[in-house]
Amino acid sequence: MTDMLHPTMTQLNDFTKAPEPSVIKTLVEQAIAYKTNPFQDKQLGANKTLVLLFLNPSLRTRLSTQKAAINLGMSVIDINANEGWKLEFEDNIIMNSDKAEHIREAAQVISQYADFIGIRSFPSLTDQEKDYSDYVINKFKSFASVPVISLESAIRHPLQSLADLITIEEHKKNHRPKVVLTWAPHPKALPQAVPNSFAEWMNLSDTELVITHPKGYDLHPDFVGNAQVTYNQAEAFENADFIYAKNWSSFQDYGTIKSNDTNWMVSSEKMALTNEAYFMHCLPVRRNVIVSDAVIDSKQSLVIQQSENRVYAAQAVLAQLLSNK
Ligand code: AN0
Ligand code: CP
Repeated sequence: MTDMLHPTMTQLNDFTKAPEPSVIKTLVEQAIAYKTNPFQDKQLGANKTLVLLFLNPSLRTRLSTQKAAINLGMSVIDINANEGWKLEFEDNIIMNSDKAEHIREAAQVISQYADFIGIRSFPSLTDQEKDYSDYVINKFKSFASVPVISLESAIRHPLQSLADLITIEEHKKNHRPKVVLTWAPHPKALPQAVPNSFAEWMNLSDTELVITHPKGYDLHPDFVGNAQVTYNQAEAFENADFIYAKNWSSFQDYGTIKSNDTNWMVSSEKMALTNEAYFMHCLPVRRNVIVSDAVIDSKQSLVIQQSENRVYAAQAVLAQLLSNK
């Protein structure tokens, strides 16, 4: 395991993991200021170009990051990397497969056209060691000559977590809310990136974090940090102020589905155990699999506000990067 799992950033030179708590505080404040006045820095990004590279699908990240850049006066180019030349990431390889271009050239080429590069790349979910070295984004970083922004990597989704933290700050009723990250069922094996990052950011903020999931779904201990972990969902929900639902595949038995227990779906009955908690999910969400219609359509649901805050989260990050350039 590398030192990547430990946040050491003092100022934003790139954005691929959680920065230190003082930077997080500044980003939250800046994002809330942008929400009130989105165009206050509309000159900051003049003549700067953001290139967004998607190796996997996206709705929210693609649109909200573009909107954030537009609010700052930047130009944006976004491409689906898998529709262009297929990229080779391995070194010392004879390139006689279907991969036409090496990341060594591609990253340098894109850097000439961009002031910042965003990249989305899901994990393989087959090779734990490689995924947890955050191979693709780090390979890209090592050959790019401009700052790199994670649009969700193999193990983290920091722009999502910042938006989630902003949403919690806006809705919390006490100084140190009880925030519960709960596993929920899903038919497909999904990454651990969203829950990893959520736990990482909550641990660096003023929240009481409880993580609940069936046995076999423990997250990497570096992300769990000081959070309390319980296999009893009902117990976790007691007195919760925020319920954050997400599916993830197993970390231990890497990438596998260990349970599809429908009892873990977030329902009105479960929400009744809480302190009138808000419901959160990063989206996209499978209705009546992860969460019941009644809960996601209730006034306690913050899912649309979370996606709105994606714009201001990205705008705060881009503004910091522009200021440090
Ligand atoms: C992805 C995930 O779980 O990481 C993206 C979430 C933002 N979700 C799906 O693939 C459904
Ligand atoms: N929450 C999120 O990142 O959504 P997308 O996958 O649509 O970008």
